[in-house]
Amino acid sequence: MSKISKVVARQIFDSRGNPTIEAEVFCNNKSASAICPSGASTGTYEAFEKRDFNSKKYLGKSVFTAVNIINKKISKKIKNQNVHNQEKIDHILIKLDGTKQKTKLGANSILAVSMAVKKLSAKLKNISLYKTFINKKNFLLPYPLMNIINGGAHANNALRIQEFMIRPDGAKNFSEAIRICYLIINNLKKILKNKNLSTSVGDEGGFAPFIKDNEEALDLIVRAIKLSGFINGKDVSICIDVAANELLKNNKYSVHSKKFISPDQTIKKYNSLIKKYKIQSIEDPFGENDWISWSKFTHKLKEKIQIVGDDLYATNLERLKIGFLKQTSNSILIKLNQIGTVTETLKVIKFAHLIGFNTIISHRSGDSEDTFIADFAVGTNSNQIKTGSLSRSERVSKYNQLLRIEEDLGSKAKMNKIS
Ligand code: 2PG
Ligand code: MG
Repeated sequence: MSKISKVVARQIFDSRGNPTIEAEVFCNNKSASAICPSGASTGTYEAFEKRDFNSKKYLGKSVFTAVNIINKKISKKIKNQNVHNQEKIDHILIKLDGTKQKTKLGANSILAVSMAVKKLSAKLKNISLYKTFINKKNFLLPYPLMNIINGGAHANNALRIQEFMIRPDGAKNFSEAIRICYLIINNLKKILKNKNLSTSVGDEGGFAPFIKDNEEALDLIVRAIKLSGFINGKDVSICIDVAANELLKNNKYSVHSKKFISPDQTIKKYNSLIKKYKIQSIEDPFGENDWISWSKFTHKLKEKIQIVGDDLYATNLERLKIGFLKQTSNSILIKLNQIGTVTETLKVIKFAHLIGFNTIISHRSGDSEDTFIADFAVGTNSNQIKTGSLSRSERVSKYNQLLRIEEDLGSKAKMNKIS
């Protein structure tokens, strides 16, 4: 008898200080809560985030309508449901909404409840959350894609590329992965200080120095890797998220400078950046509707580096299937709030693995102390996690949870493989 007795929601605040939803689900005198994150560079195909849009309250960003939806409509619908039947509960939520992009209830209301149900189910069974997803044994730890310089919509500087990241490919275990990133970040800080550049951080905890040239940022990272005693392209890989949707006008891109150039010219410039800096992973190099440029790029490069679709797929199975047919990438970024339920996200991951894609579980730029995605990355056999820098507690909390999971696994803890 594990029937849900009630669901309560409240407005709380995310890492940018914007309102967001926390949902708390109750059963057998126990409860679990989950917090919905929120993006800044959001794609058109993402599920809908319901806000009040009342400029007099919280500049339009409050979520009281969505909170009410949970407290009144959702609570009534899932009361008395078996908390262990995640698929059924998610299906009830999807049906109750009834729209393609969850515009009626809002994906933020739905997801907060869906994740809280999952957490409560694990709690009542007294098992660690990471053991309740796809994998039931042989758990592997993901490689962190650690964001160390912020640009684009995540920082108040002039960098066009949104995220400059490092991935510690040479690490034999997760603690070692964190140690490598720690050294590089702290050496980067020294380099910035010596250059009289700001060491303040952006939304995802990476430094946000006031520089405007992508290559300047990449040069700084190469220096920091070297200064830390590691080899770029071997021990550590440089990875980027262009978030090209934000740099697109009339089918031209302004990724490499302020000037808008054709997709073909953009590809050429990517090729030379990849070569020069040994970049191993590139996310959203083109816009969410530009399937042709994606295919061209992937066709040329697919054997060599990881090409990741974020806004392109929006964690949506239909879009991933199109991508598979058109061969637009070889990897997918997974964000639960792009689709809105745990069950739908799991389906996307299963399909991605079936077609040989890497899955990278991701935070949002507006995140919280909720560490659900750390467990989710391990439990879904995802070989990477992207959750910001080793700074700002909403980012570090995910890495700390992965360290706990590593400890919990003991001698069985092994790193996943990056293909
Ligand atoms: C991205 C994400 C997370 P946002 O583009 O990958 O880093 O950013 O949450 O702002 O969409
Ligand atoms: Mg992205």
